[in-house]
Amino acid sequence: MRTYRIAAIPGDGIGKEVIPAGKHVLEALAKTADSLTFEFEDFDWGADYYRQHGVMMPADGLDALRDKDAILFGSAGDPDVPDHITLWGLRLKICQGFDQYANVRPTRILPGIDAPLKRCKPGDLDWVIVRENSEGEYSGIGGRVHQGHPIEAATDVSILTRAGVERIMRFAFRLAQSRPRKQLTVITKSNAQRHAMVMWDEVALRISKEFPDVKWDKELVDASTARMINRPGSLDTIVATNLHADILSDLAAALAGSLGIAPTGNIDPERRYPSMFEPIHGSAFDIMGKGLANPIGTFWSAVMMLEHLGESGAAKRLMRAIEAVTASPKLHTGDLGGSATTAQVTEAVCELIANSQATV
Ligand code: NAD
Ligand code: K
Ligand code: MN
Repeated sequence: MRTYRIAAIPGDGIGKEVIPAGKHVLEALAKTADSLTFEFEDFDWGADYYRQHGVMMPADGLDALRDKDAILFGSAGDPDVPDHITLWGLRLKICQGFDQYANVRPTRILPGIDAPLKRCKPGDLDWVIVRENSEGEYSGIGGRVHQGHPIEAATDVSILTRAGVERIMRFAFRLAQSRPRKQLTVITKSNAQRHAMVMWDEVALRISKEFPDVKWDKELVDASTARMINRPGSLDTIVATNLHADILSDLAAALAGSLGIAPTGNIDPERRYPSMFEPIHGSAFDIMGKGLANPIGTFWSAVMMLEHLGESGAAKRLMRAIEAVTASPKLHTGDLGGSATTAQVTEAVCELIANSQATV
């Protein structure tokens, strides 16, 4: 019997709708595989918790998560609480507290999805974006002086460390090496950012020598947005800094059909701490509380979680069920141009799982 202890943190907005849906499909998987079970523990951290306690999560919150096998996360963000409080008080606290330095964002056009790129069908676009998740532009270092006055000045300091760049480059080269095309694009901006990004480029070149079988190239971040649209098939694995990858991966998600589908894992590759899996979307204020959120981003994140846990059979079964659902337009939610609800999509995935052959 393999029992996994999973922390579920729905957070805010549609996180409260998609995380219960994610737990539902994981329970359905466990029901059809005799040796697999999940023990979920729910944490009510987020903006409501903040309104009651003045913090997004308790000071010793990380201790409650430390011995979990993985974390399933929804979204942090509330219409009435400033974004920098919700983000830094919860999601970044966990990512940085558990040194989840590799943020992995696969993008593919799933069957049945009408992606906006002309001539781009399922199979033509298959990327994994690796986002540096512990430093860079989101170091948290900076400040404001003379606040509100005409002479006010403010900084957000972007810091890259050689050790931090080495570990993310090594992670990205290794991931690229594990994929069929063995190809990595290193995103840079060393023409304008002439200190940290020049070091970034140097480290990429040095680490590349450890992976002679990986074909790699370098691309300026601005040019790479055009390349994603004009020559999507020329990209495979991509590595970028925290901010650059944040932006590129939302673009990637939209090119693959919708932000509502895209998954991510905040990974501690050394497995000292639990890794955290979440849809890349946020709280979606415009649709929250209506039961209209697309839960596929969460389901695909659960697939990544299962792969991370070594449950590749269960991961494949869930991914097949997801693809069967996207292939059916009547099961598309509003973001995909359909009118299905979160509950209908979840029910359909659970049914497909129940009818699928357990391989574990
Ligand atoms: P968002 O992802 O919440 O929404 C952007 C657009 O995409 C909206 O129109 C929304 O309806 C749509 N959308 C997103 N997910 C969807 C889904 N699953 N199904 C259907 N439609 C979906 O981004 P935003 O509007 O920039 O941010 C809203 C709040 O979420 C902010 O407070 C922001 O800080 C926060 N946020 C949190 C995270 C996170 O927790 N990781 C990520 C992004 C944004
Ligand atoms: K999220
Ligand atoms: Mn983002």
